Amino acid sequence: MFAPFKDYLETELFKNFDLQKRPIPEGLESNVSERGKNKASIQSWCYQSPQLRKIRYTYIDAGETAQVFNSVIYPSHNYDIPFLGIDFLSFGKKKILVVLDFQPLFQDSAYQEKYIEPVKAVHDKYSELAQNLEMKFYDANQYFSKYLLFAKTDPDTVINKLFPAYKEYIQLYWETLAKAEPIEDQQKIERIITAQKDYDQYSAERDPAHGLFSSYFGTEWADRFLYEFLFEDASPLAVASQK
Ligand code: BLA
Repeated sequence: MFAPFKDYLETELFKNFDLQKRPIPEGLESNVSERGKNKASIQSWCYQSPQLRKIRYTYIDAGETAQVFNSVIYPSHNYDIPFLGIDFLSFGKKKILVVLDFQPLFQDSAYQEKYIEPVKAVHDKYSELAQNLEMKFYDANQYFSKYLLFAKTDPDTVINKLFPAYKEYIQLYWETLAKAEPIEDQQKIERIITAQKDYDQYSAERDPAHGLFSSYFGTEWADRFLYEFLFEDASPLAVASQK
């Protein structure tokens, strides 16, 4: 379902950046589940470039039951541009949920003006993918922008609307990065480091995918995948202490 989205991102990354493989901890790069009737596989890729310190994407293929493409691009700590966040999910072909956003590091108005307002034009072109759905797991005012695409949709719309929207968001993201001035002030860099780390902590604690990973691959693997790969700058202590 989302294979063309993964291929597009991959081609774009290799075309535009000097990529180096970024290691994925042992055992987390891929997994296959034979639990239940349906075979489920998960595979992840991770790269870095001088401007992008972590580029990760994951594909879950459980045939008809589930297809997921998830990605986060983390800029290097001397850039304050948003994360590019991608979460496309299809369950049984009937329930399709797509989320695509320039995820802001900060919510102040100067930041919004500089990095989020430029997304408005693309966002407004694809208004049927901006459905203002209520968030149950996350707080829409933290790490999400007002120009996110967030929709419950169908396979036709995925091909005909989401794919062009996705290409435009990615192109705009590359342009934003190309225009961004590297930050030299150490205090400002510290503030970015903290904000990126807080994003990992926030995301790890709320990630609605934990149940999905656990059901396919077990809780232990799911915990490791979240805290050692997806959101490796989050501290798992809070979770461990609940056990
Ligand atoms: C929702 N994301 C979800 C759900 C799952 C995942 C299972 C719940 C779907 C449902 O309502 O049944 C899946 N999340 C994943 C997977 C990974 C993950 C597979 O992190 C990792 C491989 N989520 C992101 C990113 C964004 C994001 C980068 O990981 C930003 C674009 C958004 N996912 C997002 C939002 C929801 C969601 C906004 C709805 C959550 C809510 O209602 O609060």
